[in-house]
Amino acid sequence: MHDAVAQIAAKIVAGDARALARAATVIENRTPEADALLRELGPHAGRATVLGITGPPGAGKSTLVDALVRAIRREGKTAGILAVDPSSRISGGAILGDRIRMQAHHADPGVFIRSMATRGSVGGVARATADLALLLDAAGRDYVIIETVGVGQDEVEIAGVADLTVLVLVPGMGDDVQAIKAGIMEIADIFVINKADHQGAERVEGEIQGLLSLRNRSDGWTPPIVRTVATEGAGVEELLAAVNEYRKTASRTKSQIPNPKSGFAIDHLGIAVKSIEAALGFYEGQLGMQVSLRETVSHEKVKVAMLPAGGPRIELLEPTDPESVIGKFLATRGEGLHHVAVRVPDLNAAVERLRKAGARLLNEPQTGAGGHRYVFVHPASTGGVLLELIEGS
Ligand SMILES: Nc1nc2c(ncn2[C@@H]2O[C@H](COP(=O)(O)OP(=O)(O)OP(=O)(O)O)[C@@H](O)[C@H]2O)c(=O)[nH]1
Ligand SMILES: [Mg+2]
Repeated sequence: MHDAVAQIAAKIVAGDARALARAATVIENRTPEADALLRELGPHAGRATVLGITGPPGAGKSTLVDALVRAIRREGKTAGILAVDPSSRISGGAILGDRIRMQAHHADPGVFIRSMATRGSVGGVARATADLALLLDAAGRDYVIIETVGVGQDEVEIAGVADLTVLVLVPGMGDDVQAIKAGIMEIADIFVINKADHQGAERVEGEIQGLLSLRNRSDGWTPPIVRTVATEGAGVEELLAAVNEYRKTASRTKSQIPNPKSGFAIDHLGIAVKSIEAALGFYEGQLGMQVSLRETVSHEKVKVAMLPAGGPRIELLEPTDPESVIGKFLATRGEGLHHVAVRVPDLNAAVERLRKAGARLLNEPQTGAGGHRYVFVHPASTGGVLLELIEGS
């Protein structure tokens, strides 16, 4: 098994296009080989420029990606494109347009393209995107371009995968620039005003400059504003130059990607509350976070609301029964941090190691919310905090 995986990884690293395509499917479908393969590829990644391109629907992102890829190919460099639609908002027309554009690159082995409409949670998409980006990076692609639609929290999460994020705006957005500034403006390393052949490019540029003047970045980078007409390829060389400049002078730590080498990552922080609705008054209403998932886990007698926070999430827990674990916790300790959940690459191996070392496990591994296997470790063993270990992805 291990040898087979190592052989596939070696082919991918050597640039075998068919091995790459097959591996992308394995990773997207999260078959059992996926994790082993990613661990094998991890050490080969880190060279690519991973570029996120985001912006409102119809801003011309796909057209721009296409033009950018042409510029990249003219320089003799290779590219991988991941088109992500977290909201499954893709219209038939958009898919068709993307297909036609993709066909233009179909015969070019220097361009790898995958589209992903989401089936599951945003967290799942962010993970799949991170994994595919790592695959393309390890496969030696010079540029990995991730196109995402929208202006919300989902994109911020996916942006955590990229080295840098390009935010595509268009003339005539007016007050919309103000409206989207909250999350997404913060993550933009380069601004593009596409459709600069339309009226109103100056006005959008002025608004972006206004917002930029309000903050200083800790990395000292001043996000440039590049005007493009993607349909004609105008301004695209300039955009590529800005991307390369950013890569040279500033770079963001990819702290939100689960480290493929260690396989450990914070999954969530569980907070016990008397009322999820009341707590959301703060987390959603005042702080501006967004719930991605709500569910009731009946055998735990608890209601859950998940709030994505980078890769990890905050998980609000409200008991449906005072006799439940969370109910008793609230009665004795009051509201507060209930547990920290860490993903581990191999739960059985972890459990075996911990048992041998005499750690106090509170349950046998079992299947919980989202179909994941988990085990709890008593605070006496962990430095005073209840620790949940969750298997894999
Ligand atoms: N006039 C003009 N039209 C453009 C430009 N760039 C893109 N378009 C057009 O705008 C429309 C939308 O372009 P797409 O590239 O599909 O936009 P998108 O942002 O990828 O759209 P979604 O993925 O559906 O959100 C298409 O009809 C493009 O031909 C531009 O610079 N100028
Ligand atoms: Mg598109």
